[in-house]
Amino acid sequence: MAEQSSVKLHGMWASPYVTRVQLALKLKGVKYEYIEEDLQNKSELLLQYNPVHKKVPFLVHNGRPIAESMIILEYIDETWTDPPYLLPKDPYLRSKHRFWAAYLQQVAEELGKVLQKEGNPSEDMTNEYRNKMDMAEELIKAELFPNGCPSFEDAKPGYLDIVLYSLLGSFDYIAEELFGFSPFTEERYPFLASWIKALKVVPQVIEVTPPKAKVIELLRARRQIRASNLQTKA
Ligand SMILES: N[C@@H](CCC(=O)N[C@@H](CS)C(=O)NCC(=O)O)C(=O)O
Repeated sequence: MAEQSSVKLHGMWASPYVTRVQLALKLKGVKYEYIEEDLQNKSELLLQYNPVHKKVPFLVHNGRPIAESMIILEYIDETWTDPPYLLPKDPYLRSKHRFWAAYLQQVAEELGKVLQKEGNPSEDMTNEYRNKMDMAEELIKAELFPNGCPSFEDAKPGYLDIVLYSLLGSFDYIAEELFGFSPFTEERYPFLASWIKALKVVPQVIEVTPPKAKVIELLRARRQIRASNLQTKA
């Protein structure tokens, strides 16, 4: 078991990337200190420890920083080697989990960028997003869970569950509230939706999920700021 003496997570309460690291630490039973960063006024430590991206999360383990949430998840799994394991031990399966986590991340990021820039999405864009998610719905099920949706009654969530939840766990209500479209319906994605549903009741997941109303409030405020900045420029 690795030294637990100093584990600090720098984050921002509403960040899905931070949520995923918090969830991994809790699932692995690693004790850590949480430090909230002000992203409007970045601290010296943030700039020093994540000079390339200047973003949260970053983890500081015994004084050494690790940045980028997916890399932090792997670091946690490789450092605290007792079960539960975040990634499967079988290399082929592990590659599949990494592949689908990266794919979901990429699709969500593309959508996020368009939403931030343009607000309400065009029909073409929603169709493109939905087609990409159709691939995930069909192929993750076929490749990884041919016998049905994952269950967390006996097993703990792992890397792919964490990434999926951090991206889609709140996406439905956020997009609906802010942009008036449902990117992630149960009718179209029954497999992914029941997977998320199963994750939502895991105690560690409940513990790290930020309050829905507070997240909406923050995103609405940010959206207003962006809109008034655009008006000032025009
Ligand atoms: N690829 C990064 C993304 C992290 C990220 O985008 N963090 C946001 C908070 S949600 C941030 O720190 N933003 C500050 C900024 O862009 O200046 C990861 O996976 O850790």
